[in-house]
Amino acid sequence: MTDNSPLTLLGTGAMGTALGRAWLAAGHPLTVWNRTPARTAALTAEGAVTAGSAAEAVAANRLVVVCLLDDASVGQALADADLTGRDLVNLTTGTPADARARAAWAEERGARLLDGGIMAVPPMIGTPGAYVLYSGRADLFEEHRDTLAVPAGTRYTGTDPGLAALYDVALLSAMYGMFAGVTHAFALVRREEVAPGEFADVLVPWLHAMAGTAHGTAERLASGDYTGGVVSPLAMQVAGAGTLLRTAQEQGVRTELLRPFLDLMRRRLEAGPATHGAEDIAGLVDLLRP
Ligand code: FVH
Repeated sequence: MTDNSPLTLLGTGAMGTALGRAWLAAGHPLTVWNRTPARTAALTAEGAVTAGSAAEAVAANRLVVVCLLDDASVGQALADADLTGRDLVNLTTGTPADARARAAWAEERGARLLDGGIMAVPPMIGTPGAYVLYSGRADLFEEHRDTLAVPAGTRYTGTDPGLAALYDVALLSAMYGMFAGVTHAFALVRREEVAPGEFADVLVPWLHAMAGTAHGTAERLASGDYTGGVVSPLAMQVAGAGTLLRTAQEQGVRTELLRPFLDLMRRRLEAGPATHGAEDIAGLVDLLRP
């Protein structure tokens, strides 16, 4: 595929519009469709062609990018389209099972499917921080790589169509864990004369520093050694948990966001104080996979 190859985009919600805008700005002829036609207006004004139906939009180009609300909406939107010979790139968020089933569904209809997970919010599209995880047909990824790289960086995760969705949901799950901690932290300082902005200036570098511990967790999970070179052993962390809970009590802050993780640490320690007490928290992963 050449740099300016034409493509179709199904779904011009917040994310679809951001994607479409990037392709148009880079000179790609773009055909768009949206269930609510008025939502294609912004892209049409920038040069996109609006199709009257999803089937018409699919017929217009071999490469069809889908960015709809959820997997059910993908099935509904494409129900009447002839997918023969089409290359579908599905950027709709779904589960790994959704992605695998949708890939098989596409092949049955004569199409090839690449699944994608967008790791960006709409304003990030077209900026260096944005990227999309892809999985499924490697040939499809290679063929359209240049076009796919226009709105966001590309990261191919493997031939299993479910992998991009798995990475996507795992990353989002980690993000929500971080949001939970950030929410609790702001609640703690909220009652004092601490300016939220000043606190954020302290919090953000700390979160950056701690994010790097994921590499250590990865190394321990790969080696199976949870105790070598541990700097913050579980027994110490469980002892410290009392301070976190008492501080929450002193500040009048509910502990529902904090408690699940602290309880998990305590359960791991109670299951074997002599063995698990010296472990890194990487050992908690085993508790979540009974
Ligand atoms: N926006 C974000 O922050 C996140 C960032 C990471 C990736 N997500 C995923 O991207 C998909 C699209 O999200 P979006 O932000 O564009 O969402 P909306 O603005 O709400 O647009 C939804 C589009 O889906 C269409 N749609 C909904 N149901 C149906 C249906 N049954 N049949 C056909 N189309 C449907 C909707 O059409 P309309 O409501 O305008 O008629 C929009 O085009 C999503 O998977 C995020 O998880 C975004």
